[in-house]
Amino acid sequence: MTGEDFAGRLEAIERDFARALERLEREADLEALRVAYLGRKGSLAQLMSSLPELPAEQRPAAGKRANECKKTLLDLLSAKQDALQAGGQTADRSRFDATLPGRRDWIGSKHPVTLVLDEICAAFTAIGFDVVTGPEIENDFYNFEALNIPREHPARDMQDTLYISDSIVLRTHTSPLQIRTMETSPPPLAVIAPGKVYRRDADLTHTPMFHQIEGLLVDEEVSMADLRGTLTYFVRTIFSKKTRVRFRPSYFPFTEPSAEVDISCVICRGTGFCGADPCRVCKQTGWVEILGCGMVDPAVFEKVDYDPERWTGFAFGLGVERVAMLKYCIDDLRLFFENDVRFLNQFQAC
Ligand code: 2NL
Repeated sequence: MTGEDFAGRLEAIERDFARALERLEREADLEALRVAYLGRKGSLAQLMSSLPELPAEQRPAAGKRANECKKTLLDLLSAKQDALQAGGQTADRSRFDATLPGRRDWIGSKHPVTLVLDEICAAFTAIGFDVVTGPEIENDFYNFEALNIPREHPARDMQDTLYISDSIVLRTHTSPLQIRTMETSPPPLAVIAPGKVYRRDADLTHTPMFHQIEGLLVDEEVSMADLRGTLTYFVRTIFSKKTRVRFRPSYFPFTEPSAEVDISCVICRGTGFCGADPCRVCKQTGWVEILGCGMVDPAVFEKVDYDPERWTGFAFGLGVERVAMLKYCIDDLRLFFENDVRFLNQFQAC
C-alpha cells in the first residue's frame, strides 16, 4: 500500500461516515456509529494498523493525515449530536397533543352537613327570617335559665351537659342565640339560629358535637297554624313537594303547647315498603320524626322583657345531621365525622 492509497482510504472513511451520519435520526444510534468508525476495532483503527506497511518516508505524512481524519470524524459526530438534541425538542413539541383533556385541579367539596345547613338557612331567609350566630360557650342563664329550664331540671344533668365550670357550659342547643337576639332587638322578629351544639353523649346514633338549627318568630297573634304552615313550607322545600306533615303532642320547657313533627318517609314515600321489603328508615310506619316545635312559653318572654300579654311566637329546633341522613339516604351517622374524602366528594354542589 502506498501513501496515496492510504489517503484515498481515509477519504473514503470520511465520506462513508458523513453519509451514515446524515441518515442517522436518533441520538441513541450515535454511539454505535462512533464505535464502528472510531472504536478500537473500528474502520479508522484498522486502517491505522496498516501504517507499518507504508514506505518509511511516507509514514509521517500518512499518520498526520490519519489524525486529521480522526478529528474530522469527531467534529462531525459532535455537530450531529448538537443538531439531534436541538431537533429533539422540536420533535417533542410536534408530538404535543392538543386534543388531550387538561388536568383538573383537585377541588374540595362542601360537607353534606354544611350543604344541608346552607339549604335550610336559604329556605328560611327566602321567607324573611334573619340568620343569627353566636358563642358556643355559654353561661347558665342563656343556655338554661332564660329557657325556663330550672335548676333541678334533668336537662341540666351532668350526664347530658358538658360543663366548663359550675355556671359555664358548651351550649346544648342554639336557643341561647334567640335569647340574645330578643334581649337586643324589640319584637316583631323572625330569626334562624344555626350552629354546633354539644351533649355528653356518644353511641351509634349520638355524637358529642352535632349541628342544630332553631327558628323563632315573634309577633302579635301568632298561632299554631302559622307554625304548621311555615314548617310545611320548609319540609316541602328541603324534601319533595309531596311530603306530608303531622304534629304529635310533646313537651319542651320553653314551649307550650309543644309538638314533634313527623314527615311522610322520604325513602318509601309513606308506604312503609320499598318494593316488597319493609322500609328500614321508618320501620314500616310510613313516618319519620324531623323536628320539635311549639308556641313560645310566656315564661321565656318574661326573661327577655317582652310583654307576654302582647307578644306571641313559635319556635322550632332540628338536628342537621338527621336531615342530611334523610335527604341523602345515609344510614350511618359516623360517616359525617370520619371525613373520608371518598364519602365527602359525593356531595359536590353542581
Ligand atoms: C328539638 C326541639 C326545639 C325550641 C327548640 C326555642 C327557643 C326559644 C324559645 C322557645 Cl328562644 N323555643 N326552641 C322550641 C321547641 C323545640 O327543639 O327536638 N330540637 C332538636
